[in-house]
Amino acid sequence: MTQLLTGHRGDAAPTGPDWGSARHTLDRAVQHLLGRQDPAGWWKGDLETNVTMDAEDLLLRQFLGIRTGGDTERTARWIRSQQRDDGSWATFHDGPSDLSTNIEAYTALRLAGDPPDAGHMRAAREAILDAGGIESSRVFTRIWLALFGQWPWRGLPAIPPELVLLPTWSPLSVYDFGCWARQTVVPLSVVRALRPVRPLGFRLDELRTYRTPPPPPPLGTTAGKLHRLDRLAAGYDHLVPAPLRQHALRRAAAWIVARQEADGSWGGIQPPWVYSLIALHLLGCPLDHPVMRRGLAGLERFTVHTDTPEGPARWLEACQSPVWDTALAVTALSDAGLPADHPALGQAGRWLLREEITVRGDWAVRRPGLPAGGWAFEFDNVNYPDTDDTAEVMLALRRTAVPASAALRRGVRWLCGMQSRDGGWGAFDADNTRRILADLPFCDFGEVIDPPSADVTAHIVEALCVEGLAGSTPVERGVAWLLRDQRPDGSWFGRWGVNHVYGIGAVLPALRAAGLPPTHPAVAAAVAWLLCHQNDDGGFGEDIRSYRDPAWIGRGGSTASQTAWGLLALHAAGQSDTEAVRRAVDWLVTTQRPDGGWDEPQYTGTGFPGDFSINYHLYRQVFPISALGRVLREVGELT
Ligand code: R04
Repeated sequence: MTQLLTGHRGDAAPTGPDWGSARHTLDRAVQHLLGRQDPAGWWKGDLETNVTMDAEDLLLRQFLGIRTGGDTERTARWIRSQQRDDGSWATFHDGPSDLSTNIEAYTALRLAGDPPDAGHMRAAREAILDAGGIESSRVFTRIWLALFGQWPWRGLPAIPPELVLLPTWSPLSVYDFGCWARQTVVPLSVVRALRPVRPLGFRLDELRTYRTPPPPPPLGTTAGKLHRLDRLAAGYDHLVPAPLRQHALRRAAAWIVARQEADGSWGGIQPPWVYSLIALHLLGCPLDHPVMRRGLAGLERFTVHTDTPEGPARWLEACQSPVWDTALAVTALSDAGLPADHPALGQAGRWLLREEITVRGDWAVRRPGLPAGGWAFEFDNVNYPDTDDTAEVMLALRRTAVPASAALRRGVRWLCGMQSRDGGWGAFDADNTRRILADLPFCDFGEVIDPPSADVTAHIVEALCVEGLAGSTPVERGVAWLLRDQRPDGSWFGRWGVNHVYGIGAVLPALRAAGLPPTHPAVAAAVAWLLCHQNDDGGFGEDIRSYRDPAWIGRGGSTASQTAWGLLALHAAGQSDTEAVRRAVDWLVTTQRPDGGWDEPQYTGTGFPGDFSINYHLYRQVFPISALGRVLREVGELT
C-alpha cells in the first residue's frame, strides 16, 4: 500500500499494482454488502440518532400507564451506556453536551429508579445546571415536563388547534409547515389545548435554576412581533368559544387518524408518532382502540435489542431507511460491476417496484392536479413519498434488468410536477418556503420548512437526465438553480448529509449527467475546494459542527462515507486519474476491516442541520463501493 502513496505522482496513468489492491478492497466490500441483503430483497442499516428517542419512549409509556419494568431497565441500560465521563449526553459521536438531551435522559433514569445522589446522576445534574437548567431547554423538552407537572403549561408557546381549520391558502396553514413539523404540530396543538398532567412519582426541582428567562426578542424584529402574538394567543386560548374549540379538536383527531400508516406509525418518524398517540388517547381513544394498538405495536418494530456489558438493552430507531438503503446498495453494486441481471439486483429491483406509492398524500395540497408516483424512505409510508428517494430509486431501477418503464414514467411525471417555483426541489413538498415560521416561539428546534436544497435538487437532476430529459426545461431550470446556489468558495451546502462534502458529492455527478464539461468554472471551483480540503491522510471528513461554526467547514477526521463522496465528486469532474483520487482510494484501502466493512462512529447523515444528526449504518458500505467502482472503471481496471 505504501506504493500507492509514494510510488506514483502526477497525472500519468498509474501502474497496475496500485489499483490491484483497490480492486481487492472493492471485492471484499461487495461480498460484505451482498451478505447483508434481506431474503426479501431489501437492505436496511440501523438508523442511529440519540437518547432522546429512548427517554421519550419511557415517558410515553409512563404517560399512557403502560411502562413495564423490563423495558424500563433495558432502556435505562442503553441510556447509561451512552453517558460520557463528564455526565453529559451528546446528539452525535464526540459531540458537545446537549442540555435538552441531558434533561430527558436524566428524567428517564430517575423513572428507572436511579437515585439523584448516585455519581452518574450528580454529574448529569451538574452538566444540566451549568447549561441553564430546565429554564433554558427547548420547547419539546418542556412539553414533556409539563405532561408530568414539572413545568407550567402557561410557560409554553401557544399552538391553537384551530390552525387545522385554516384554509390551505392562509398564512400559518398547517401545509406551510414541512411535513415532519406539520405532523408534530397538529397533535401537539391538541395536547397543548388540553393541558394534561400525569404523575411521574418524583419532582425535578433539582434541575431548575430559577433564573429569570432571557428577555423576548426586540419588537422591531419578526421574532419579537411573533413573540407578542404568542402572548396574545395565550389569552385567546381562554376566550375561544367552546363549540369552536370542540370542532377544532374533532377535526384534528380526524386529521391525525387519517394519516396513520399501515405499520402504525405517523410519517415513519418518532416525534409525530408519539405525540399522535398521546393526542388521540387524550381525545378519548382507549389503549385497546385499533389505532392505539397498531401504533404501539409498530413501535416494537423500530426497537433494536442489543447487549451491553451491564446486560441486555433496547434502543429506538427514530426512523427506518430500507427504501433509501436499497436504492443506494443497488447503485453501488452496479457501480462495482455486478451485471443488471444479477439475482441480488433482480430481487432488490422487484422489491423496490412493490414499494411504489400509488396514492396521493399531503403533497397533493400544493400540487392538486398531479397524479401519484414516487417512493418514500420507509417500509410503509404512503402519505409522505419524497423526491430524494424517488430519484435514487429511479437511478437504481435503471441498473437492474427488472422491467420498470411504467413506474419510471410515473416517477418522472411526479418529480417534474414537484419542482418548486424557483427551479429547485424540496424533499417532501413543493414551494414549502414560508421562512417566517422559523421565527415562531414554538419553533426553537430543527427545520420547520422544506425549501429546495442542493443535494435533493442534484439527485433529481441526475435521475431526470438518466431518463433522457437532459436539455428539458425542468432539468435546465434545476441546473440553473444549482449554479445559483453554489457558494462563493465553490462548495454546496449539504441539507440531508454532512455537509459541503455531501453537497459537492451530489451536485458534481448531476452536473456531469446534465452534460456540463469538467472545464466548466462551477466544476473547476468545486474541484479546487475539494483539493484544498482533502486531509493529509488522503481521506475527506467534515465535522457536524460545520453547520454552526464556519471554522469547521470542510474540516474533520476522515470517514469512509465522506471520503467516498469526495471521490464521487472528483470522478464526476473527470479527475479519476489524479494523485488526489489515488490518495483517497488508498485511505479506503488501508482503513477497510478484514470483514470488508468500514468503521464509522461519526454521524454523516443530517435530520436537521445543527440540531439533529443521523448515523446511517449502511453509508460506510454503499458509498465506498460506488466510489471505488466508478473510479476503477474510469481508469480501465474494471470491465
Ligand atoms: C437522506 C435523505 C433522504 N430524504 C428523505 C429523508 C428521510 C428522513 O427524514 C427525516 C428523518 C427524521 N428523523 N427524525 C425526524 C426526521 C425528520 C425527517 C424528526 C422529525 C421531527 C422532529 C424531530 C426529528 F424529515 Br420534531 C429520523 C431526504
